[in-house]
Amino acid sequence: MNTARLMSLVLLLGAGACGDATSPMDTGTPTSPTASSAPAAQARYRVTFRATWSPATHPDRFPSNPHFSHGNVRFWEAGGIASPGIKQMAELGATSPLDSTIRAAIDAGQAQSLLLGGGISSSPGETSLELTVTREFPYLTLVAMIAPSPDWFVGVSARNLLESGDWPAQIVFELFPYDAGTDGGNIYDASDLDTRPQEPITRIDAAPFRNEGTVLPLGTYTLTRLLP
Ligand SMILES: [Ca+2]
Repeated sequence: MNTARLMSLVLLLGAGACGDATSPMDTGTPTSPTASSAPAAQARYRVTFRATWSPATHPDRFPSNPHFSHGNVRFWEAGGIASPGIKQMAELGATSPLDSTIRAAIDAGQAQSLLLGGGISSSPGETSLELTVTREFPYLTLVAMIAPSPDWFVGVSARNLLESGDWPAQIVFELFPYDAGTDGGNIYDASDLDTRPQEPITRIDAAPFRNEGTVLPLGTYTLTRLLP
């Protein structure tokens, strides 16, 4: 049990805002002869999930078997109420029913794809996979359960990879802990204690993640663009 385990990561691409006005291709100056500013129709990235979570970064009662369990993604945001899928992901690392929600969104043309990442068998550690994003669906959502934990997770919510106007060569997201608001436990190995009614999803700024006045990230997602 002292072996540090790690996670699986799950990503959802392209959640999003149909006809989003921030897409540079939708706002180009009319009849401009210089079409070179439009981003490529799609871009391929390697996504590396690197976990740095360890007794060195978060020494307060660090669990003996730290890992991130696979969760799933679909629309979540700080301040919002966790969907049943986010609740199951954050509490149990379950991909269902979040995967059904995402597939329904894909069927409805609101999202592009769902990817389930592989596991990391030791923490700290890392895992990676490749994905293709398109101008039509440039939003990226990722989640991973922090385990063991009551209902804590890390993730990225609907980040527009085209917000700078073109596909970046590299993007790094620092991963801070969030509380799904569905379980009242306040230690890693707490017994189940359903929060009723649910509370909003909040970023955790307290024990056990706070150390010497600071909450360090638990890791990073790094997107590195691959050559076409
Ligand atoms: Ca909680």
